[in-house]
Amino acid sequence: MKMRSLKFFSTILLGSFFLFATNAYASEPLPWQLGLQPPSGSIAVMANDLHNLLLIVITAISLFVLFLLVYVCVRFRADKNPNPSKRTHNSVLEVLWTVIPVLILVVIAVPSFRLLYYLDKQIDADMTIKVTGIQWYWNYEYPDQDISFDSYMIADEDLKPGQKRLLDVDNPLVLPEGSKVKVLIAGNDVMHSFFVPSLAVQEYSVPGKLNEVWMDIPLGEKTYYGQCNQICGTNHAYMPVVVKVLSKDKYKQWLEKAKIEFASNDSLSGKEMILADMSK
Ligand SMILES: [Cu+2]
Repeated sequence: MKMRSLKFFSTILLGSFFLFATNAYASEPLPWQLGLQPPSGSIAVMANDLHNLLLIVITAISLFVLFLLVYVCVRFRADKNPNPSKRTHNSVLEVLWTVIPVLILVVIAVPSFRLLYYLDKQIDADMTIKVTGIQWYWNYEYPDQDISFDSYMIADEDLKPGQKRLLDVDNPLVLPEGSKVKVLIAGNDVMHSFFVPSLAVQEYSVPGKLNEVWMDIPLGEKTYYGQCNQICGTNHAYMPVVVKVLSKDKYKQWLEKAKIEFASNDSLSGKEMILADMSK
């Protein structure tokens, strides 16, 4: 019996090791995942560092408050402390419990504002992409290349081996590695949200409004998975975001093919859709 349970636990341990080891650099949600996806690009690295700092701060505060509660319950319980103190205030203590939290907030605010302004800064973008959220798919437009195409999730019955259920799409957003991409985000019907966790990019897609954000795409060919992050109706769960990053050469080859396949003059561009929507 002992031997069997030992075997059972070693199998689980080994299995989980391989599960995490093989997926260590995945840019997609994983079964039983704890914590954030591994960060890719400078924005995600900064966001990840801020998250780790906050985790330390909140853990320390929670443990300190728990210690105080337990200490008070034990030390000042009725049978140990029959005559309770009548003290109403203590100046030193009150100054301390005001100043220390202020200092903690300042320590948190500095990297937090640094990240906020980094996300919002004007960059020398290598290219611009226009993203439009539509019930229930995304439209990607490359204004400099006159390309526009829709990106639909692949239904369960059409999945090919290796494709991810509820995540893979027919036409992913294709971008070159090592590039800074300006992203303009619009909505066509209701609010959606363009969200790619491993790149730490999230921006609302709002009808009649153009939001702007940028993506720092690191070197290396990789596929980043995300999802719509704003409840937008019945099929909200079925409009994933796939960002496929190619080498510069492969991107150029893709662009040549895409210009033939996705010439944007046969469909409304994002701007035209917004204008059409507003004139209703
Ligand atoms: Cu949605």
